[in-house]
Amino acid sequence: GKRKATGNANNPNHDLCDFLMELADYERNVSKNVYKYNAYRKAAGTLSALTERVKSGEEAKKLPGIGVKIAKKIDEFLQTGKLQKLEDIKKDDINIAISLLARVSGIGPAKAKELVEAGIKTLEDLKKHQDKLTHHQKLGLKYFDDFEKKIPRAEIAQIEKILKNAIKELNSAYLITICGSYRRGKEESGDIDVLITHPDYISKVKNGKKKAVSLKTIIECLEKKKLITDTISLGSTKFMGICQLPEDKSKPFRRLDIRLTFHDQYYCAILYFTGSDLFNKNMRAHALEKKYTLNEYALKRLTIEGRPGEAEKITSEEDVFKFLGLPYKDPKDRNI
Ligand code: DCP
Ligand code: MG
Ligand code: MN
Repeated sequence: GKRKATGNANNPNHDLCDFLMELADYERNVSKNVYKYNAYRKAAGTLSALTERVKSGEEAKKLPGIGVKIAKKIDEFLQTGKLQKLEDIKKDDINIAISLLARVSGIGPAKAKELVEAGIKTLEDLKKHQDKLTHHQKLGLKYFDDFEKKIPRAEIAQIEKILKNAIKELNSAYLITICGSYRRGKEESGDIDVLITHPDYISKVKNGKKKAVSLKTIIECLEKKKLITDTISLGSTKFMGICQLPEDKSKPFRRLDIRLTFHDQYYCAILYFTGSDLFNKNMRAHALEKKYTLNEYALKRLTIEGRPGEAEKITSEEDVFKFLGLPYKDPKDRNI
């Protein structure tokens, strides 16, 4: 909150008054200690009325409203030019503000720090400075409360049904899998991760057939069905956006990621987007030990020079495990 200025430049103790008022603010706003709040204010008031600079805590202690503790703080400030307690509070305050802003979808720690350094510390502040935000960040702010809510499994199942019906209406050959934590059997998820392919959509060969498959068309279809409500970003293979159950407007808005992948890369993609991220890390490390490189597109044997060779033919997740000499793990056993 705002606080009154303690005198002006003519006040020979204005720097002392300032730090006492900062402590007062902290006691009122954070500690909720009205007693200390009033004590600091009273001390600042006393100092602001003086016409001479205070020389020591000892001297200040003789004045009304200044006890041993405040006198010690005055000494520290006179000797070091700052107050460690206040420095710590400020650092805490800044870190808390950075953590809050970084919870907005699209705002990373660097951007959060930049905003806080510019004096933007709360979601209220952020609402007033939307010109500083990207499209993604604006949506993150708009749906802040909803995006903090986990998505129950049953709701994803409902969304899955609508999504699959709609896309298969476009073309019944589309293959659709919801991956992420949902596929790992979790009861709640942070977002919805959808993977789509089509048998005609393959990495190599003629562009002709690929044209029949379009992520943009799929997104437009899902917008028409009132499932997708906002687009964060849309490329030819990756959509990031927001959805809501069309039949129940009381349900929160949810983060939805959709990826269109080539049919011959579908199972590596499913493996990757099913996670968990740690499981993926371990599997990639294991692949390297076996002289393979694994990513969301392909599994490739490494040559003697350590370069990736041709992609192995993968037609199921099990294939990847087999190539790496690992026993197959069900998605629900990948929650590490
Ligand atoms: N992924 C990964 N490495 C990352 C990010 C993601 O391997 N740094 C993969 C594994 C994840 C999947 O992508 O399981 C989906 O990413 P999410 O961030 O959506 O994570 P989850 O779906 O696992 O969890 P949540 O319920 O929080 O969405
Ligand atoms: Mg997810
Ligand atoms: Mn995701």
